[in-house]
Amino acid sequence: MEAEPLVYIDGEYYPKSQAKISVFDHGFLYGDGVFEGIRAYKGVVLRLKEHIDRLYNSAKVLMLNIPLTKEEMINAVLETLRRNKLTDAYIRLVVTRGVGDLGLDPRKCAKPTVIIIADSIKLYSREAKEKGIRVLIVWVRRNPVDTTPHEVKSLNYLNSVLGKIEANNAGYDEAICLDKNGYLSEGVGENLFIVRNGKLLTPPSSAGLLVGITRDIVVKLAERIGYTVIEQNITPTELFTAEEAFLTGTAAEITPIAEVNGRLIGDGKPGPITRRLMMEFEKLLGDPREGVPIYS
Ligand code: PXG
Repeated sequence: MEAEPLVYIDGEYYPKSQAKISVFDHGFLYGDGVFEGIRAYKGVVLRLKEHIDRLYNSAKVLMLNIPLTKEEMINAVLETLRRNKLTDAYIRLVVTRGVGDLGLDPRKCAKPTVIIIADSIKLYSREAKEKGIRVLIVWVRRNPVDTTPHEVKSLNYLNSVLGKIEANNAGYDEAICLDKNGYLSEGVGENLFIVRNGKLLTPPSSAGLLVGITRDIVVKLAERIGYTVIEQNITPTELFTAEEAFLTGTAAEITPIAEVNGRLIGDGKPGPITRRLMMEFEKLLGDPREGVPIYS
């Protein structure tokens, strides 16, 4: 029998079937907590430090004191991968407010819960990634800055879940959400890029999106190759008539978009700039300069 994956909870490792937290945990009761989705490729955890920085920033906004230093957290992530003998993995790091009572007052929670899961993730089929996915611009908007902050990677993902349900029901692969002004924001767990006149455009943070780490990798890659990248508000019409479009994210990596609300993007096949970026992205994976080696 194959050994069960081991899950880190508050410094201990539990087999997957025993990895449980209290129903009084405010992460469960109120979505009060933060998380990161991180990937390891060929023995290197891609941009681990950046993910940890974002986690601690998210926690700071929620006034959630993570009971580990960043260095201890990095070591806990690496140790979880080692205990599971993994070189390629999806790492889900979750920090909740911890166990409290049935009132939402966070002061009732004595200690945050820290969970590290190392598993795998696959958003779209290989075929969908090769041919490009079909996306639907959905009715649910991204949060404006004065609501649940979109810069915080919190456990509140209902917005995204609603968007995903809408896309699923309509037979599409993924949802794209607008911001409160009607400009494009992002996917439900992916950032958006389009190509117009040979230039890359991506919506700004003010469009209610999470500033993705993959987005940042792609911006730097594109600029290094010589493409111009501009952050600007993008309308649905500009997406419909784009030469190319793609999504970026830890789970999505770089995923070409073939169709938006029934309109083909370009000729409906992944375009040359998207394909070049996918190729260059692939080259970074497993490079120790691009992250933190698991075994060293
Ligand atoms: N926007 C949102 C709302 C996200 O949740 C991204 C953009 C892309 O960010 P990164 O830093 O990953 O490039 C995300 C990331 C999941 C899953 O379980 C979700 C994300 C990442 C990994 C896994 O669906 N969201």
